[in-house]
Amino acid sequence: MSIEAVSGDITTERVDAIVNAANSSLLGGGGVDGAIHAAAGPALLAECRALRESTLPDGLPVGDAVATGAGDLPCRWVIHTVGPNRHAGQTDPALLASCFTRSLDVAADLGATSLAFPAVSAGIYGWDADEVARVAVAAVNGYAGRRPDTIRFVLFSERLLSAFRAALAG
Ligand code: AR6
Repeated sequence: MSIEAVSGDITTERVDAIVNAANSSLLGGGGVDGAIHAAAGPALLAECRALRESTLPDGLPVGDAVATGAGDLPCRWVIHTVGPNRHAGQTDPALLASCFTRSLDVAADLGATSLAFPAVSAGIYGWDADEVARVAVAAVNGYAGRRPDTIRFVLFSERLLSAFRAALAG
């Protein structure tokens, strides 16, 4: 089992599943969500719309996760999670931890052996890089279920990369 932090664009990761920092609508947005939908193409949005019309009519709750296929992306699945939005007063670290643990639950259900996470909530949703890194690493390290063989945090800035490397170093 390896847990690593690298810099890069998560849309190019050749892993079984990548995690999307989505919003409750699941219908796209900016940041990594926009990048994932742009790279995946319309099949991803169609699957998200189908989820909204079937099992998630009210959207995906904050802290929860759900899987779709990956359209044109090199991975097999996208696991969408919704981070807490600090700008909307969602400041409970347990909600952020839940994004990581629920994504791991979904990855286990899929049988994914490799998984890439972005820094959920560290962008538009306004959480501090160091806090996201601490919460994410603690959630993954403390996860009691079956974890993928490879877990990779894929970070979009040097600031985030150093925050995650520090958290992984303990
Ligand atoms: N690969 C990896 N990381 C990325 C990429 C990429 N291609 N693009 C951006 N990031 P954000 P949030 C980083 O804002 O804070 C969307 O509109 C980015 O630098 O994507 O959870 C959704 O629809 C940052 O470090 O997600 C929601 O409405 C991290 O990904 C809202 O934003 C997360 O930033 C979610 O906000």
